[in-house]
Order: sequence, then structure tokens, then C-alpha cells
Amino acid sequence: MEDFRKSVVYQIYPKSFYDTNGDGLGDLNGVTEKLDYIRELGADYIWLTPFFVSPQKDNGYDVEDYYNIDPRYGTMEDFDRLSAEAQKRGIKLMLDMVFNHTSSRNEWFQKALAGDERYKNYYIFRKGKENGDPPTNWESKFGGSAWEYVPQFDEYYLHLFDVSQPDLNWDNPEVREQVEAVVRFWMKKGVKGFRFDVVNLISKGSFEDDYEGDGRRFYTDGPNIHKYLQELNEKTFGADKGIVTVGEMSSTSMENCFRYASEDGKELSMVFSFHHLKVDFAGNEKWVLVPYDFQKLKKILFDWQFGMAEHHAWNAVFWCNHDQPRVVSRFGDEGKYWKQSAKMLGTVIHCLRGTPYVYQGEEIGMTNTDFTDISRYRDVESINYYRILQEKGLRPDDAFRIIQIHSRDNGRTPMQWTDGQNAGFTTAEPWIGVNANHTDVNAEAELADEDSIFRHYQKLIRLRKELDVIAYGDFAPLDQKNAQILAYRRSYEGHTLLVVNNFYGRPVTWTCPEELEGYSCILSNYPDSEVKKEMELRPFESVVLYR
Ligand code: TEU
Ligand code: CA
Repeated sequence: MEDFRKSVVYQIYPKSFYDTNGDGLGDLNGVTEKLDYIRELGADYIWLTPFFVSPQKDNGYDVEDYYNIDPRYGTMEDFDRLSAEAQKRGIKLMLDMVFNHTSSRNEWFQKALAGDERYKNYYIFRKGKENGDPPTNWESKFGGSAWEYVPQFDEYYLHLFDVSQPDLNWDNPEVREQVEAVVRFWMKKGVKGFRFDVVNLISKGSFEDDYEGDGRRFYTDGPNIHKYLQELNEKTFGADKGIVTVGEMSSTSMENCFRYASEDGKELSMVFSFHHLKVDFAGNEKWVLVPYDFQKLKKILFDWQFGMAEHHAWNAVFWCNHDQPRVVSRFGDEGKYWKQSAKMLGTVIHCLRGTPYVYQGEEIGMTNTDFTDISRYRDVESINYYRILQEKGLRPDDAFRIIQIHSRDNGRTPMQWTDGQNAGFTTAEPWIGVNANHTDVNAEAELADEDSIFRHYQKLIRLRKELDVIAYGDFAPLDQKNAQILAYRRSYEGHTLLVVNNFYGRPVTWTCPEELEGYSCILSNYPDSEVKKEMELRPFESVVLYR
């Protein structure tokens, strides 16, 4: 069985990774060309976000055809070559399966719209209310009502995301069979990993108005969710113990994750949860400007570490993905302590109990965008909310400031390969702007520097393979309430790891609650960290002690 506890996954957003045919869009051949870079980093898996045929309203999370490659990204031959070249280097591919919804251009939805009852039942159509309102007051995650009116039926269809992303009806057994067929198709092509997009939203509960929230409590971790996941597992990837799976769990509860990611293997290998990334929200409200809550961040991370271990379930651990702002800009310091804080944040994640995910560019310290005008943004969610915030009464400048901080495009600007034109990403006009800081922040410079963020990530990945305590150890918080420090202990078969991090740009003195007899410092982001009970931690200093 594949030991995913010793593995690290590198996430690629192909559109922004590397363009090989000069059309301004990254492509599959671009991934193939950069495989040696990923091998150098040391990752075991590449998670590729969707490259299937799609109108790209949501950059491929709107799938028109699950069996073919979008020509913008390449051909099936390109995919097969990528797969073979990755295999030569010991790298496995993890594909992104979007089954909560399809694109409205998907053949199934087109047949539904044409009135074919069989296909109408693939989706969720409902009559409106007596007064002509949509069936429920639920809000789409991208803004506005979650229902779209279809005049020819005098009915609405449900879309939890964009109007071009109708939700599939998983209660229809035929839909589940279709989904299983897709997974089996990609398994036959040798794929060894799957990430399932918003998979805890597939089982809808009752269609009621929500007077407390946006509707999510009626469809999140819904009534048949465990049944559907177990069935998918049994009929597809469960047959191959070498396959690793991760479910993206939107607004989930830890209790459900105990089951989604239980080590009994009946559902998935592991889960992404997002509570630790909502610490700069106001409750569930993302479109606000509030400083992040450090104590809350710690508490959520630690509660999940503890809870999942106690219930024999496995976490995916991460700061970044294609939906999140860049972590060095978010919880670090992209200015003066750029290097130190990026390394510190990497250390925090990689020494936790769970499988770490590195998102393209994180390993070179890429930052949020430098966009100063809304016309530079591409993400449907950002564009919608810029309008919605103004409709709610915000001044354009204030709305824009919120978009700058929270936009998903922060994570989607082109990978910065060099200090040259377009950061070496493309020879054409890139589909989304390149950050001007590529002159300083780029892979070439990182590879040339023995003390770089890249080299630090490389060490972290190597350490997970070398030290069982990182992969298998128990977790315990240290001095959890400390106002400035995030520290924890991992222990396994007589070995102990202490991970101590200063989250702020000012020094702090910290008395380690452990006796430090026999420990040595195996990793730090300063050249001269010492093993001392009274620690003088410099700005964003991070030390890993091992015994
Ligand atoms: O994202 C799920 C999701 O709910 C969030 O990422 C959401 O886009 C954001 O937090 C709202 O503020 C997944 C994919 O990762 C994302 O790229 C897709 O847009 C979405 O599903 C729909 O498929
Ligand atoms: Ca291209």
C-alpha cells in the first residue's frame, strides 16, 4: 500500500504553470517540461487541477467532457506523455474530479434543457414558490441566487457555484454510475490519485429556506454523503490500494471528517478542510477586511491535529491552493522578512501530522498580486463580488481593497520561473498578469541560492521521508495560549520533535516547557539558532529540535 503519510503533493494549476506553444496559457506539455524541477523539490505526487474540455467560466471547474483534454491544454497524447515521463521520475499524478456539478455545456445538461426527462433527472430542477421566487433563498458561492430560471419548463435549476455550473443529482443512481465510469476511465490510464472537488456537497438534504445563513447547512455533509462516498470507493478506486484520494470539504464538520478520512479506508485517504483559512473572515463572510486572528488559527490547526488523530483519521495539511491568497502575504511578511516568514510558514505545515500540499510558487515565496485595477482580474468570483460589494453600498475603492486581499487570483498569477520577460512563463501575452516582483522572486534565483525558500522546502520534504516521527508521530501543543508563538511536539517510538515558530516581525523570549537535554537543532530559518531553554526568537524565527 502506498504510504501517503510519507508523501508530499505538489499542486499545479496548469493554466498558470508553463506555456510551451506561445498562446499565453500554460499547458500539459509545460508540466512535462518542468518535471525535473518538481523532482528536484522532492514531491511524490502532482495534483493537476482540471484540464478537461470546458468553456473555462471557472477555469475548468466547469467540465463539459470528462473524457477529453481541453485543446487549450493539449491532447490525450500530451497527457500520456506527461504520465509516462512523470512515472520515469517516480512522480504520480493526481487528477481533479469535479462531480458536484458539470458545465451547462455538458451534453447531459444540454439534453436536459432540450426536455429529455432522463437527463433532466441528472440535475436538480424545482418549481419556484407561489409568488414566483426561486424554490429556496439559498445563495450561490459566487454571489446571487443559487437557482436559475428556465422559461421553457417554468422551473429553476440549482447551481451552488456559477450559473454555468448546474449541480448534479447524486440521488439518481444513473448519475452515480456515470461518475464511477469517469473515475474508472482515468484509473485505466494509470492515474494514482484523485482529488474530489467540493465532494461533501453532493448529497442535498431538504430544500428549505435558510433564515440563519446562505443555505449551506441544508446541503453540506448531507444525508447520504457517507453512503455515496463508500459506494464510489467500492466501485472504483477502492479496488487499487495504491490510489490516494483527497476530498475537498467545504464548510465541513470534524465529526464528518473522522469518517471521510478514516484509516479504515472505506471513504477517502484524507480531507482538505478550510476552517484555519477563515481566520481573516468575519464568521463565514469572506468579503471583509479584518486582521487575521492568530489565536484562532492556532486553535483550529491544533484541534484538527488532535481530533483527527484521536479518531484515526488523516489530514491533508496546507496553506495555499488556487482558491487562496498567498500565505507569505497572508500570515507572513512579504516585505522585510519575506524569506524568513515564508520558511517559517512552510515549517509549520510540513512538521504537522498529515500529508503536506505545496501549491506552485509557494516553494519560491510567491506573493499576492500587484493588481491596482479591477480589469486585471479574471476570476468570476472576484468580478461578481466587486459588483455585489458596491451594490451593498461600498465605495469602489473600498470594494477593490477587499478584492485585492481576498481574490482567488492572488494564487493564480503565472509561475515565476525567471527574472525575464513574463517571468519566463510565456513568450506571448499571459492570460493573467505576471507579478512585477518576478525580478526578485523567481525559481531560477531560488535554485541558485543554497539558503533559499526552495531549498528549505526541499529539506522539509526530505525530513518527512527520513524521520518517522514527522510522518507517524503523536501531536501535542506547547504553550498554546502564547501571544506570539506557535509551537508543538511530535513524538514517536522514543523520538521527539519540537517545532517552535515566532509568527511576528518582533523578537520574543520564550521558555520552552520541555527539558532540552539531548536535543539538536535540525532545521531553522536563521544561520545560528541554538538549543536553549530560554529562547531568544528573532522575527519569524522557526526552529525544529530533534531528539
Ligand atoms: O472550491 C470550492 C469552494 O467552495 C471555494 O474554493 C470557493 O471557491 C471559495 O472559497 C468561495 O469563497 C472548489 C474549487 O477549488 C474551486 O476552484 C471551484 O471554483 C469550486 O470548487 C467550484 O468547482
Ligand atoms: Ca499554451
